[in-house]
This record gives sequence, structure tokens and C-alpha cells, in this order.
Amino acid sequence: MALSILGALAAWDLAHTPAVYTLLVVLVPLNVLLSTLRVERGARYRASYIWFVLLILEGIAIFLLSKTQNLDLSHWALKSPPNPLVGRVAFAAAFAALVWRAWPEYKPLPVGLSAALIAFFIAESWPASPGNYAAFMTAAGVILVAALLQESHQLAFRDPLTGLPGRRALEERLRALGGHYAIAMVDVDHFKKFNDTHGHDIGDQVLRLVGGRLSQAAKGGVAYRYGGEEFSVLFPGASVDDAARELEDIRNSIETYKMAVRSPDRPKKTDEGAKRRGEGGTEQMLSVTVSIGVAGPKEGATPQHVIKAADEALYRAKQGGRNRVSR
Ligand code: GH3
Ligand code: MG
Ligand code: MG
Repeated sequence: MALSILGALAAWDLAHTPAVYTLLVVLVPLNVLLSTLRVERGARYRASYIWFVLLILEGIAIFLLSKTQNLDLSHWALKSPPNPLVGRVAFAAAFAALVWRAWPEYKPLPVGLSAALIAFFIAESWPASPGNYAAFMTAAGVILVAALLQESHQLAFRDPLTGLPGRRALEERLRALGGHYAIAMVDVDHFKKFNDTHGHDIGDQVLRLVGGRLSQAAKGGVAYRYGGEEFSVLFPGASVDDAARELEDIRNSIETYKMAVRSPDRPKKTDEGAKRRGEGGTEQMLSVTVSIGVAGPKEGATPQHVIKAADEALYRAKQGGRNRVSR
């Protein structure tokens, strides 16, 4: 998609004809529209060579058109410049698809693409004024690059399972921390057994749930997935007392939360399954508990020391019987 917009810039520079212009303003939004819909269907990686073929075909079409003179573009839907009706319709459809795709997560790539598409649309509305065209095309390019950088940053720093920032993000944050803060280490209790009993998929669901609770409930705290079934919560500017109070509420809300899941021994045969469902026996309410250790900086302690202290507190929470907050 980025290639398509950059290609459009090059093509317009090479061949300044109305036919090329018309083709570009239709093809670029159509490419965006197509790829937006395809990503939704999850065919992203396997189908990428199809994109190359498509873009090359489009390039050839543009090249051939640029050699063709006297093409009749007087039809009302194609009349250009300015932007012909088909181009506007394609733009509107592509933009709507992008917004639909971006909502409600506002990931950098779809948001950046929407913005770049708008910049492209503005650019293409001024084909006769090279200054404006170049300015908005450059803007489209810069937005795209920024969005790609942001997306790859998220890939490195965000945990895909829970959506929380990961350990690298925590380490980054610790470097810019003041002297007053608290760190909590959170570990799911008997999670190995939980996985063995209910399966890894339901285990993953539990991790998402715990991550969600941690990030919502922590007032002034930021939750990170430290690794595996361990989380950290960082409370910048908070005392250990304040953090411990906050964490006790979180611990309690996780303990009392009941998760409805289908039981793993669900019968394969549908008629038998229907009979069982009729009896209401296939759903199970599950819950987990967490142990939490919290610590704050002592004189001269680095964040790494504090994490270690929180880890030791977590160990005491486990020793003390789990499902509790220790310091
Ligand atoms: P304890 O109460 O002492 O913490 O017991 P535990 O079983 O939770 O402790 P342990 O650290 O031995 O087990 C952690 C388990 O967490 C091992 C692994 O099966 C599970 N686990 C780690 N990461 C993931 C994950 O991403 N998804 C799932 N489903 N399970 C995970
Ligand atoms: Mg563990
Ligand atoms: Mg554990």
C-alpha cells in the first residue's frame, strides 16, 4: 500500500497525462481498499506476492496509458482533472474501510494510512499546481514512514497476547524514573496446574483477563507483561503503602472474577452435545488468584534492586499461602 502511493508519485513525475492521472486517482484508493479488506481476512503474508504482481501489472497499465494519446475521457464519470467521480468514490470507499479497520484500537498503521490517503487526496486535487502536489505527496510519504516506525516499535515493545507493554518497555521506562515510586511483581498462582487441567488456550484467556484487570484497576499504576505468567505494575510517584492498597483491590477483583468457559471434555458429536447443553452442563465457571510482591526504592537503590526486592516479596507471598500482597 505504501508502495502504491510512492509509485503514484513516481508515475506522475514520469508521465503528465490526464489518462495517467485518472488511472492513478482510481488505482491508489482501490489498492488501499483491497489490502484493507484482505488484511481483515487474515491472508496477509501468504498473499504478499499477489500484491507484487498486482502492482507490477498496474505499473505496466500506467506505462501503456502514458504512451497512448487521444484517449477519450469525456465520459462524465471519468472526466478529469479535477478528480473524476470514480476516483472520489474509490477514495471514499477506501477511507471508510480504513476507518472501520482502525476502529476501535487506533493502531498506528491503519491510522497513518488513513491520514496518508487524505494527504494523497488533497495532493491529487491540485495536479495542476506542482508545489501543492509535491507538498501533500511528501506529507503522505512522511506520515506513512512515521506509521511504519510506530508499528514496528509496538511490535518490539508490546506483548501481543495481552496488549500490554512488555519487558523491554518496562526497562525503557525504568531508565527515566524519578526517586519516588513503587514496583509490584504479580504471578498467577498454580498456573501450571491450571494449564494442565483446562488447556493452554484457556490459560491464555486467563492471562488476558489478568492483564486487563491489572491495567484497569491500577490507579496511577502502569501494568507490563514481564514474561510468561508474570506481570509488573509500576507506580511512579507513589509510596509502597499507596501501591499496596491499590494492589490489594486488584488482587481481590481477580479472585472474585468468574470466567465462563466451555468445558474441555465437550462431546464431539453434535446431537450428544445438544443434549448436554440442554442439561446446561457444558459451561464451567473458572477463577484464578494471584500473588503480589511490592517494593519501593531504599537509599541508593537502582530500579533493578527494587525489582529484585519486589520479587523477594512475591516469594514471601507464595510461601505465606498465595493469593496475597506482600512487601
Ligand atoms: P506458583 O503458584 O508457584 O506460581 O505456581 P505456577 O504453576 O504458577 O508456577 P510456575 O512458574 O512453575 O508455572 C508457570 C506456568 O505458566 C508454566 C507455563 O505452563 C505457564 N505459562 C507461562 N507462559 C504462558 C503463556 O503465555 N500462556 C499459557 N497458557 N501458559 C503460560
Ligand atoms: Mg511464575
Ligand atoms: Mg505462577
